[in-house]
Amino acid sequence: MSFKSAFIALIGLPNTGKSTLINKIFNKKIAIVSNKPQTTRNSIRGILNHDDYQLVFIDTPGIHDPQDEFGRFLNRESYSNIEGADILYFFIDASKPMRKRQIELLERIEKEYPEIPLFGIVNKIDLIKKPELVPILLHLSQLAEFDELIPISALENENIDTLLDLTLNYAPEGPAFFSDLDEVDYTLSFQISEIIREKILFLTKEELPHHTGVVIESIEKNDKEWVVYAKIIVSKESHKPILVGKQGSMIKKIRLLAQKELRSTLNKKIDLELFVSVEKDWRNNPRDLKELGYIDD
Ligand SMILES: Nc1nc2c(ncn2[C@@H]2O[C@H](COP(=O)(O)OP(=O)(O)OP(=O)(O)O)[C@@H](O)[C@H]2O)c(=O)[nH]1
Ligand SMILES: [Mg+2]
Repeated sequence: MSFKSAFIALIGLPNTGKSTLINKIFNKKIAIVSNKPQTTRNSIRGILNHDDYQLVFIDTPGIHDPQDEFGRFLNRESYSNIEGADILYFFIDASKPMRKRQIELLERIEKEYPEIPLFGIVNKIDLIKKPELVPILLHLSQLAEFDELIPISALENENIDTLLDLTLNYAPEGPAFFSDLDEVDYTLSFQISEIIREKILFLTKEELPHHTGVVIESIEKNDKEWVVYAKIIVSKESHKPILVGKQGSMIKKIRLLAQKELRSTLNKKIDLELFVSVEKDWRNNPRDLKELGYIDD
């Protein structure tokens, strides 16, 4: 059998389960997940290697109505992955009614990229009753010409084997684009900053998580342990006391949860040092967006 390779872009509204699926495919945390929209902020590649194929899954930020420069960056980041993709996974949350924005996005993708195989991924079917699925699939098949419409539960690992089999049917013959030793294409600093951000998303609410960014300032490595210095950026003075908490209780929780996960994931004794900095309105400031790694020079 000849070798196949494909880039598969996971596209959809925020909170539809794109990152959850990628983690399930790899059976480990490739991308952070939260119950809040706009969790993913970068394109994250997971590289699935096999003797006969290499599939590169690209997780992307959920497409939304941008309110600021950073929001526009997130959407650009998602759209930029569609163009080079061999297969598109368009995510739909089966437990929510179809929204106008979702239909518009679908129409746009179909119109602009008619040549790319389009999979409708109807996720979260664990949240609905079986008979409710048929009308959803029917409605979707009327909205667009999907090459495949696949109901799954990323959380409960339902139908994911079928999804991967179907994906291979559409994968073109081609060479591997990454070393078969790589599973992700991001740096250690990125991985650490995302784990810290995930704990912030988990522990804080309302606008704070969306106005928080993490920069790894340095990682001091010696034989016994690593000390990681990370700066948490918020966009208003009023965010700081919330993030720090009463007598530092919130920042301590964030630090301990992140440190625990870093120690087990990286299998190292890691000490995490966090400090908080206010960068006013960073979501609209190119210098801050650059420091946070969201835009290039
Ligand atoms: N019940 C159920 N929940 C799910 C499923 N897949 C994802 N979720 C939940 O949906 C929420 C959002 O999941 P994410 O994977 O972060 O969603 P996303 O599409 O990557 O979101 P953004 O990064 O914001 O675009 C989390 O609370 C997940 O646990 C599923 O199959 N069933
Ligand atoms: Mg995500």
